[in-house]
Amino acid sequence: MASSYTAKDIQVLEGLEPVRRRPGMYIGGVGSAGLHHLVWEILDNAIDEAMNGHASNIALTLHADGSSVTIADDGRGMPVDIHPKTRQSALEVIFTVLHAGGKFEHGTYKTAGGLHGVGASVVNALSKELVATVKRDGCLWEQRFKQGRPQGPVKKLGPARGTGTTVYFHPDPTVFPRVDFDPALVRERLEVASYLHRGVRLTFDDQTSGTKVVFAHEEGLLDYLKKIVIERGGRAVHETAFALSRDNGLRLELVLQWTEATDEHIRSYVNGIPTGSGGTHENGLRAGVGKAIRNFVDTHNLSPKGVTLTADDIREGLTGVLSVFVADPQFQGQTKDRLNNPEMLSAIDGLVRPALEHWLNHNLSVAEAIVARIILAARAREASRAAQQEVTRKTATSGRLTLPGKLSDCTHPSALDSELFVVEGDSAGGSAKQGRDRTRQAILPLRGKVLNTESASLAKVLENKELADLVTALGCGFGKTFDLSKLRYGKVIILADADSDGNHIATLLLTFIYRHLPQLIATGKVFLAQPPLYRIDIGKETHWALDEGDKARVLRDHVKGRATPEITRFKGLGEMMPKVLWETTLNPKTRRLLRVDIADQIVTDRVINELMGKDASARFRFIMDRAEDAQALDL
Ligand code: 28G
Repeated sequence: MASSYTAKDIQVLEGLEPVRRRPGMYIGGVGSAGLHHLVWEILDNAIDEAMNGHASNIALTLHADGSSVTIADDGRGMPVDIHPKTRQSALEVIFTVLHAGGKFEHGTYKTAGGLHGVGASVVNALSKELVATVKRDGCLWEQRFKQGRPQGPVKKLGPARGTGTTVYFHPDPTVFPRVDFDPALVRERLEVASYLHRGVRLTFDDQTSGTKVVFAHEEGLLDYLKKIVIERGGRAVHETAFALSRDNGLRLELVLQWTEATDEHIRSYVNGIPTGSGGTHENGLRAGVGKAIRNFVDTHNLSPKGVTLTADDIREGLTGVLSVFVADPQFQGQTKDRLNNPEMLSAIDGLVRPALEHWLNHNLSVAEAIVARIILAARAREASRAAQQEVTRKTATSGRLTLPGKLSDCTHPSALDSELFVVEGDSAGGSAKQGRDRTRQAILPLRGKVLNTESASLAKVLENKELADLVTALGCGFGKTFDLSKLRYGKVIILADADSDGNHIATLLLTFIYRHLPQLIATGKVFLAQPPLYRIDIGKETHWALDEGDKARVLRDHVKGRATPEITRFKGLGEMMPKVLWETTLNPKTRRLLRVDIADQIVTDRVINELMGKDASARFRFIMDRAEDAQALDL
């Protein structure tokens, strides 16, 4: 038995050797994205079995080690009977032959092209251990693999009730530099799958944190849209979303809703795989929406005087999910997440335009609200552009005349070498103004209340004096008219008290920047200053501590049988002497800044939304928690 298996071992090794030699060719790379592709691959197979109508439950377990996964479905179970000629089971073929796996059967969709859909054999080849278990024909079967090599044929373990397939695997640490799955990413994928494939129950058992969640959404994409709208600020322009579902020739599902958000947010999927960079299907959708709206505006004589509606105006605040199933998807781009099938453009445009127009004409009050929203977007765009042109012109000709009165600007001619400190409160602003390096550091004190832009309409945001002053001082416009080259500073530094009020203001400012000036964060120009909370005098030495932990460290390291330390807790920035503020917080040579960074936009949207609904101390903890482990603030 054992010797007859050795021959096949060699065959298998040859079959899967290219995968182990060049894993990047099959999964895109051996970094975090490549590692997670292994999970998506096996998960897609389970979802396929469900979409073919044979499974309704899928469970994913992330084991406590964080580096191994078990996925189970209650489908038919992979066939285990031995083929008389090849003396292999279908199961073994699926796991040991490249591109095998029955994905091109008639009536099914190729799960993906490019990086995905390369099959369970790739996962097997790149796993230090993989165990496939099948319940079928009243028996429990098992086959084990190491680095793709079967450790024996499929074995009958005993009797079993029901049917299904279970796959356990541990990616090979000699292939992947870090084998650590990200529970948030896995969770997100399962949740999205539950929206895209209604009727499937997906369970996530995260044993790294001891949490278990079940995702199931009978309303599919409509439920997904509700969630996205809430995550992104929660203000819909109309109650009922537009929903379209077609399955003749092209299988398509679409939901759309206009919101008060300032940007467009479309999530698109092809065969259940996210197309983060869009592509022809998204472009077809945009074309269809644009034409439907324009037709409606024209036929009802709703065109506003003095402004023309641009495509951007129509799309502003538009939130939606598009899911299409394509027999032969072509993916493009570095991360293979853009659909490139040219026929999709006109196909989707042709479906969406008449359906949306029909819907608008049969829901007139909804349609009017949408058109009003679009006209508002056009007017806001014009107003913002006018304001920006004003700043640019006056800056160029007669100095910085239109800058806010309370801004203490710096004198250095180069924006790159200049910093803007946005300071909470007048007295703190005064200290900062006196303590700063006036050539390179500008101070903008904020007096009034900063608006919570997460729940405010665009019109309200435009009216808020503090935010308007900030935008004017920055000089780069915002939203649609943002122009990074006009930014008047190289760094934008938020300087707030180290207490909960200070953190509240910092969070409001960051929310505004994240929503309306996201390019500032993306280009790494936004920072949090870290003023000290304690002054600790030990004999003639003075130390500063940012927080309790810092204070404990100073006391431990510097008080050794010497004079008793004298500890002063600062009540706020305002009571700090300008010189002290310079030394501890402003001086580029001695200060420590936290750079604000966005790890993942979808996750960030949810986090911001969750935080903005809670009390300031929760936000404060969040900021500090993340700051500690990352050194950079992962907003
Ligand atoms: C748990 C994690 C991943 C799967 C099935 C079920 C069948 C199957 C899978 O067959 C080979 C090729 C065409 C028939 C099909 C069972 C038909 C009858 C299946 C999974 C054999 C593939 N009975 N469940 N593959 N076909 N679940 N979950 O991978 O001829 S893969």
